[in-house]
Parts: sequence; C-alpha cells; structure tokens
Amino acid sequence: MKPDSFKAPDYYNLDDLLSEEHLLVRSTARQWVKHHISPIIEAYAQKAEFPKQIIKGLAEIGAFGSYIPTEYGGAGLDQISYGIIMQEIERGDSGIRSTASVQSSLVMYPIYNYGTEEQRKKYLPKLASGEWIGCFGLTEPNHGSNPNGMETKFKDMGDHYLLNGAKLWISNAPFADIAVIWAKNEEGRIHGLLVERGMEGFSTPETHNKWSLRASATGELIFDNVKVPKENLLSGKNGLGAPLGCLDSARYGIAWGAIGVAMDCYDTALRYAKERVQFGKPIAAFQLQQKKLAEMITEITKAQLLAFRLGQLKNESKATSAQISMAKRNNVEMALKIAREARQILGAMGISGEYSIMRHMMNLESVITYEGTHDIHLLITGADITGISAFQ
Ligand code: TGC
Ligand code: FAD
Repeated sequence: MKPDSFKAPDYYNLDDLLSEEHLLVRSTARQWVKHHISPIIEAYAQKAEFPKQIIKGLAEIGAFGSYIPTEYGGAGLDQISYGIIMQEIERGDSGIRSTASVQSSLVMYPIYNYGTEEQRKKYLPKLASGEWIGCFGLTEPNHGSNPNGMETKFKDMGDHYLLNGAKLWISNAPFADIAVIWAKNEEGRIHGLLVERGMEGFSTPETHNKWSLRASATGELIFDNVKVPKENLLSGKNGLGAPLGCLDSARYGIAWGAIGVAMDCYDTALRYAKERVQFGKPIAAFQLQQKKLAEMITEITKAQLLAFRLGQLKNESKATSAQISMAKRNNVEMALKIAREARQILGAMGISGEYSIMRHMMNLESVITYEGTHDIHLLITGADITGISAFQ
C-alpha cells in the first residue's frame, strides 16, 4: 500500500470552532492511525482478519469509552471528541472504527447507563483498557430492521436466568469476552443481559466470506440453555428504547466516521488527479474531473457542518434520535458516493489495494446497512416530520 500522506480538507475553517482539547485528541488519533493502521490494514483486509495487536493502542488514544467518566477508566471527553476519534479511526478503516464504536457505544454505554454500580466497576475499566472486548447482540436471523420481533428469550429460574436463542451479524463476536445481548422475558419485555465467554451453552461461530468490513470479525451468538447469573441483568432500563438508546450513540459516531472515509477518498483522488497525465495534461485539468472533485469537497463540508452541530447538541443533551438518524444517513451516503467517484478518478488503479478507496467503498456497503439501514433512517425522518409511522 502507498505511504499514508493524508491531508485533511477544512474548506470552511471548521478547525476554528474546535477547542485545544479537540485538536489534541485529533492529532493524537490521526498520528496513531498513520503509524498503526495505514501500514497494515490492506493486508489484514485481504486476509479477512482483525489485527488484534492494535487493541491496546485503540485504548490508549481514548477510543474505548471516550465519553465515559475517568473514574470508570473512560477518557472523560466530550461528544465532539468522541466523534473526532471515530472520524480519524474510520479514515483508516470502517472495520476498525466498528470495533471502537461497538466497544464504546454499544457495550460500555449500556453498562454505564443501565447497569448497577457493581457492573460498572466490574466491567468498565477492563473494557476501557482493552483487556476485554465486547459485542452487542440485537439482530437475529429473522429480525433485523424490526428488532421488536426478536425471538431470543430468557426465563426466571429462581437463582438464575435461562437464555435461549441466536443473534446474527454481530461485530467482534468471534473473540469478544462479553456480549451485551437483548432478549425477551416471559412477559415479552426486552431486557439487556451480560453474557460472558465461557458460560456453558454460549458459542460464537465466525461469519466468513464477507466482501465488506473484512478487517472486522463478524459472527453469531448462540445461546443454548445458557445459565445467566441474575446479577448480569441490566436493570436500569428495559423495552426496545434501551437498545435503541445505545444505537443513538453509535449512529452519532458513524456520522463522524463516514466523514473520515470521505476525506481519505477525496484527498487520494485530488492528489492522483493532479499527478496523473493523459492527453498531455494532468487529469485534474479536465472539467469532468473538476466537477467530481468540487462536488466532493462541497458534500464533505456540508457533512462536517452537520456532524459538528450535532456534536454541540449532543454535548447539551439536546440531540434527538431523528436528528442522529438524518446525520448517519446523509453522511454515510455522502461517503459512499464519494468513494465511488474517487475510484473512477483513479481509473484502473482505483481497484488496486495500493490505494484505500476500493476497501473503503466495500466497507461502506456494510455501514449503510448496519445501525439501521439507509431506508429505515429515511422512514425515521419521515415519521418525525409527519407524525405518521410508515414502518408497518
Ligand atoms: P417504536 O415504536 O418507534 O419505538 C419503541 C420504543 O423505543 C423508543 N425509541 C428510541 N429510543 C431511543 N433511541 C431511539 N433511536 C429510539 N427509537 C425509538 C420509542 O420511544 C419507544 O419507546 P416506548 O417507551 O414508547 O416504548 O419502535 P418500532 O418497533 O416501530 O421500531 C422503530 C425502528 C424501525 C426505527 C427501530 O426498530 C430501528 O431503529 N430499527 C433498526 C434496527 C437497527 O438499527 N439495528 C442495529 C443493530 S446493531 C448494529 O447494527 C451494530 S453495527 C456495529 C458496528 O459494527 O459498528
Ligand atoms: P432487513 O431488515 O431484512 O432489511 C432488508 C431490506 O428491507 C433493507 O433494504 C431494509 O431497508 C428494507 N426494509 C426493512 N423493513 C422495511 C420497511 N418497514 N420499509 C421499507 N423497507 C424496509 N447487528 C447487531 O445487532 N450487532 C452488531 O454488532 C452488528 N454488526 C453488523 C456488522 C455487519 C458487517 C453487518 C453487515 C451487519 C451488522 N449488524 C449487527 C446487523 C445490522 O444491524 C442489520 O443487518 C440491519 O439492521 C438490517 O437488518 P437485515 O440485514 O436483517 O435487513
């Protein structure tokens, strides 16, 4: 792969709006990605393997529990810093950002917000340091966009819960030490349970043959009469709103992460267009190529403004779920379109692993589907503005 000479575009001087802390967090994450992700990521994506050796480094840059208070091992940063870290990591690879956002928003977030003090003390420091990796099980073979229909269930056996069911398409599952899983009790109410690797009847087979997110490990979670201790219930919140609350946090991170991918593709395409000569001129001199590049920087700038404002709203605890959906949907589609256009600017070189673009493009096919599909987020906006749900 080419050496990483990434230069981030900032067409509207948005850096002026960032604090000293934001800039420091960004430069730390950016340097780390340059040194520890860019040189290895293509090889790991090609062999479809997650590079486990980076876990400690991810913890060190504050990617695990960025906004979780320091007393629980988190980095104690604000929401904009969390977004910036996701942006920088996803600039390297969406699969690596997946591991970080699952750990932070889908595992540490519910333990911090819905867990007991004992659960926070037991799990959060281990997750923040990367000693333990977590995963989040909501999607099932028969229930993806409609998690309310889930079939995984647990029964109160007096001194423990008995858990049965299966989850599919779960990031980090094959090597996770702990799974936050969502299941229905005997009354059909959704609850979160903490299932640890090693519990009898719990297995995590890996899902192979992915064309996307190849450097991220994806798997199933199978529960065959798993005895879950009662103290592993997340008792602070139940109902579908509990897992969806976690998704709000993860979707917010993805809205920033997608900008990282778009910036990387734009930067690569701009540099290539200025260097590649055809018909006696750099291809950047042709109007058709300029149109592509000009539209890219326009869309990136709009997405940056959307993410920054959403970050301010998140910091003030004012961001609505529908606002988060709009940003996730817009920014991921923006990044995917830019990846496709950038790939064309590179001609045949665009399909080569020498450059990051094709990997980003393939990764985004997962990002546009997980955490709520592109169409589901459109329906969330539709329901929000009309007051009428069109899901059913
Ligand atoms: P609905 O009736 O709308 O809502 C049920 C209850 O949930 C509340 N709620 C939310 N709460 C917090 N945040 C949100 N975003 C919320 N949206 C809804 C709502 O207020 C209600 O509460 P209550 O107290 O009144 O009961 O539910 P619905 O069944 O009609 O479904 C709505 C829909 C379709 C939007 C929702 O089911 C949905 O978002 N579906 C998409 C599923 C999804 O996103 N799955 C993601 C799985 S995890 C994943 O993909 C991780 S990838 C990780 C990686 O690698 O990065
Ligand atoms: P379906 O729900 O079957 O949807 C199929 C199509 O129908 C989509 O285009 C959808 O938009 C459309 N559709 C569905 N309902 C409607 C409707 N009402 N109106 C209009 N169109 C509709 N899940 C987890 O729980 N944890 C994870 O860690 C996780 N990681 C993932 C990693 C990867 C690489 C991938 C690809 C997925 C992951 N997922 C995870 C699952 C992901 O969240 C689901 O794939 C997603 O929510 C969509 O569900 P589905 O694939 O079952 O599609």
